[in-house]
Amino acid sequence: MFDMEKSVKQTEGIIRKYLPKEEGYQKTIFKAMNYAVNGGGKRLRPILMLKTFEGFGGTGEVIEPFMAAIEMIHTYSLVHDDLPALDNDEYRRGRKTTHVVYGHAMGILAGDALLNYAFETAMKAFELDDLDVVRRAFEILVKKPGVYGMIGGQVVDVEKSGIALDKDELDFVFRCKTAALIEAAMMIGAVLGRASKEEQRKVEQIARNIGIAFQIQDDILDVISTTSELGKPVHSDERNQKTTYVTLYGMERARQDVITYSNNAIEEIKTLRGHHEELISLVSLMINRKK
Ligand code: GRG
Repeated sequence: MFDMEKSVKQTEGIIRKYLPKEEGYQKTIFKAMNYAVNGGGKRLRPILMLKTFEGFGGTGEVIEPFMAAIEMIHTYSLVHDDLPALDNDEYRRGRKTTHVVYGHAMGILAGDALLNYAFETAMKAFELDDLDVVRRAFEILVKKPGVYGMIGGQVVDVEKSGIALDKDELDFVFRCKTAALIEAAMMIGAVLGRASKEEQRKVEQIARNIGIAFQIQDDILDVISTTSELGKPVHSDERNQKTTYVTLYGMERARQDVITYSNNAIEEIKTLRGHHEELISLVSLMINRKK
């Protein structure tokens, strides 16, 4: 049976191994990077990566640099998202945001540094497995967070702040800003676990559904949760005048669609070759997540 607490502990142990030492003239940047990454968080993306890898029968250390790298990229996106020029948030993961503790300039640099360090970290995997397989995984890690993925979605989200989005635009934002990184996590797990091309495409679609369900739930929690439960400010979408799944479709439909997208993903996971019971448990847990 899937044990979330145990998986988070295991994942944090792996991530910690790849974080930089806080030394040298530039040690402030290392402190800021480590502060941002060590600040808790659900570790969802590296856990999804690991469970997909294991589900296809993957073993060995090659997955570890990629697990650390995806969490670094995710953390960089949060550090930048919290900056005054973007959401201007002072709390994240239950404590002060990186730019509040280290200053605005260092907040920008820490985000940049985490993105670059993610690639430096993932490079270590080239010594651990077949070159072609690692190259394919690396390519996914490079592309999905980019302008055709996470950053692309964020551009529309930022540009349309205060302007109503239509359904297609909101779908684009969800697929790119949120689902792309979840797609990267699960596809890298699949590639390194030796999934076939067709299986990789299936995993991409499954991850997209999980990502969309995740973002709908994020929109719901922003309305119904509390700052202490989420560890970050609530009602930030309203404050930033954002179109969300809840404003566009209403709360009831939003709740129902979290279940529908998640169940679609679960039904598709059941058709994959391998043993994906833990992945299914994880997706089921995410349907009712409170933070
Ligand atoms: C380059 C200036 C600049 C900004 C880009 C892409 C980007 C920064 C920001 C997007 C970040 C964002 C808010 C994505 C939405 C996905 C989402 C709901 C993230 C929160 O993920 P959780 O809940 O966080 O997994 P934890 O803290 O648990 O890891």
